[in-house]
Amino acid sequence: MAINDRTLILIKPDGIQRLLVGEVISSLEKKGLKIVGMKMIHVDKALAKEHYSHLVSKPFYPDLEKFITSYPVVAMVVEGKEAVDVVRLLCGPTNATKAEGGTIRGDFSNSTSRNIIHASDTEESAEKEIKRFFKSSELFDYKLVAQDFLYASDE
Ligand code: IDP
Ligand code: MG
Repeated sequence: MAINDRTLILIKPDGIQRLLVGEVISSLEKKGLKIVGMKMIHVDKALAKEHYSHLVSKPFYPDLEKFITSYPVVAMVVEGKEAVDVVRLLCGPTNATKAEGGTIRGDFSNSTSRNIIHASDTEESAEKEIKRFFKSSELFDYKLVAQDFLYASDE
């Protein structure tokens, strides 16, 4: 596992409307994840259908599409050791009612549909999702000054 694994995060409309953008970014930063891309975007219907293609036939899809397309979303790419799994753990499970305190969903949501954050679930989906939301020119390669205090040289 490299320390420069990347994953895609969306702070969904409920996170923005509930003024939790700073809280989400803060929990990612406090874990030691490096922000390498960040922007506010509008998700249109086509992008929603592509991103949630595994859910389009579900009864809740119309609500999900309306929700994600109706208000701004913050898209981010963060980098760090085992970033995909680490961020999923920080998020907690999809159904926030079952999410432990200390996780983003556990602390800020009690819902399955309004659960604040999207995070890629595998390295393969992270690769696809980063390309879906970011051009390579919008991603930044830079050395974090604190790097040697986040990881030992052999990690
Ligand atoms: P994930 O966000 O934890 O990866 P997915 O199963 O990929 O979970 O679902 C994507 C999003 O679709 C969820 O975060 C949630 O917003 C919505 N969703 C998933 N399952 C349900 C459900 O059973 N009812 C309502 N909304 C759901
Ligand atoms: Mg998912």
